[in-house]
Amino acid sequence: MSSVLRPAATGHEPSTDVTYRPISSHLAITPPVSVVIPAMNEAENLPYVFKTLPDWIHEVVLVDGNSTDDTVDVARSLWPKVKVVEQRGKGKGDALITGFEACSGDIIVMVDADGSADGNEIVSYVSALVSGADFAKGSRFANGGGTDDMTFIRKLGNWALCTVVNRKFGARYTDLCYGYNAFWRHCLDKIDLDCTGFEVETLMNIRVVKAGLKVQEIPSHEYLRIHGTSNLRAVRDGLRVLRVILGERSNRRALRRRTRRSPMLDSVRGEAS
Ligand SMILES: Nc1nc2c(ncn2[C@@H]2O[C@H](COP(=O)(O)OP(=O)(O)OP(=O)(O)O)[C@@H](O)[C@H]2O)c(=O)[nH]1
Ligand SMILES: [Mg+2]
Repeated sequence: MSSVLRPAATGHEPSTDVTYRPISSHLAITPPVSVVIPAMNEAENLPYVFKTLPDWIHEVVLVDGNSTDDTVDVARSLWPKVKVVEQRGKGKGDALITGFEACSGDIIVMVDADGSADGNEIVSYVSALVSGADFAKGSRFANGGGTDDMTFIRKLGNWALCTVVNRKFGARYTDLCYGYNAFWRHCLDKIDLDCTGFEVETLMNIRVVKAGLKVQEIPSHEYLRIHGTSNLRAVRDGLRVLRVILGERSNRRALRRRTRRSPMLDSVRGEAS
């Protein structure tokens, strides 16, 4: 199969000339998928992460946060074609932005390197995107999702911040601060990311809804980090997330006022494209 094929639902031209690939019995073919993995001292966890990545993905981009362990060597030994990028600044947000720039696939999937994300779920994210979503947003609290990794306090904080985002921006999210998401690369032009830390996922979730993109939640299970300790500090990073939410202007009313032409009416009148 060649890249002359177009994603039927989105109408976007493929941005690369890499080939579409057959996947499984329920997803026949997919555009090239890039997996971005931000990693800072995750050498011990990478074997678990890479083991679950499907072999049909187009590329893996590992963004190294100046690791002092063998993160880069281990990644290269596990996935010889891995594209390693050194991040310029500091923080997970900075790492992801650097990684997105290095991707050549039409679909980009974000996967943490601590062993908490199961690569076998990638097919669900890609299926949603191929079926018409712009942004496939992982959720630990949608039916079928779950978490082994969150304390009660973190769940409460995430719920409170998610409620504020839903009210302010007119979203209907069940989860907010979760790192497992996927999207068509064209989304990046509409969300113009500018942040450095763990607030990156919140900023993405807000900007996609503000841009009127089609967001679909994907139930996802977050496993316990396998080795090492979390880089997240609940209070410090929670406050950063809150600052992002308060700092973003809401265009909720304008989005609600925007009327959409009914494709059913158009087809009856013979005006469908
Ligand atoms: N390159 C890079 N990666 C980072 C940086 N900070 C965190 N990461 C990676 O981002 C991912 C998520 O970080 P974690 O420390 O697991 O934080 P978390 O998943 O939000 O929090 P927990 O639920 O406690 O694990 C991991 O793969 C980290 O290695 C950074 O500054 N640079
Ligand atoms: Mg983690």
